[in-house]
Amino acid sequence: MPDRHLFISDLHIDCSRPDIVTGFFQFLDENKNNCNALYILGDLFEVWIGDDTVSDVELKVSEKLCEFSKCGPSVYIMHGNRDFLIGNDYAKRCGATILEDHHIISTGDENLLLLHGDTLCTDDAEYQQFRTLVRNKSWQEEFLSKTVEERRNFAQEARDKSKSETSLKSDSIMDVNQEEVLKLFQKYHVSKILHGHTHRPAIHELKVKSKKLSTQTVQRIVLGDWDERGWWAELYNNRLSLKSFALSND
Ligand code: LP5
Ligand code: MN
Repeated sequence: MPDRHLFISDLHIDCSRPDIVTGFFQFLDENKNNCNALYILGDLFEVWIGDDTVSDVELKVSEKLCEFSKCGPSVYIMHGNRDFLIGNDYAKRCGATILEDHHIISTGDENLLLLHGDTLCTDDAEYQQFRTLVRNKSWQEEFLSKTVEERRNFAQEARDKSKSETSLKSDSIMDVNQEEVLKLFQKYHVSKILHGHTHRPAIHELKVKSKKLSTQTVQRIVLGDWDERGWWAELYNNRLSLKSFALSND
């Protein structure tokens, strides 16, 4: 088995995009026998309102991920800003483990920090306020105690509000804050950070001062969202690359 780890994020799966589901399932079939692990770095689903109301497509995804994991690879799910309510019940159905946002993996003599990416968007004060509210445990318990219909309505209202507000926000507000990025490199002493959320796939190189005050070149790799293309990153023999394939509409 090669030392191969795969990373995806922001598939935003729901029943309106069968092309994304098909592309995802093909991706799983192609990789089930030749990787050690799949890391899903948030927003696998368009929206998640609780493990007790699983739709047909969400059920199919769990069955496919479970089949994938039974072939050998470990599956890890990190929460995104749309599906932070995925719980252990659903993860278990997928044969997956939920990962804390901000997770470090070792790659030979370097370390790689994984995160969804929304925590880096600190200029977006309204979003950060919303995030603090909905990531609060008691808020979540109260939300999950509502009926499915009530939760669905709240989620729809939040999506509508988010769509109208993001259409008015500038691109720079919705991107990562550079100081926050530098702080993260220094805090975790990693040479690479991999995240999604901003939907701006790229590999950025930047210079940071290390503990010994020497300057080190580090990388921030950003996964793309699955829309016209399916984006993924591969860590193979300690080399990290960003890849994509066309999602077909037929
Ligand atoms: O998601 P996206 O790409 O549109 O934009 C995100 C940020 N928006 C969000 C909000 C989610 O889209 C909402 C869906 C989450 C569903 C979770 C299930 C249950 C929760 C129910 C909550 C009541 O994450 C957006 C960022 C953008 O990324 C870029 O980083 O800018 O942030 C916002 O738009 C935040 C807004 O400024 C406010 C968010 C809406 C809050 C509305 C709550 C009203 C609901 C009624 C409750 C009384
Ligand atoms: Mn996101």
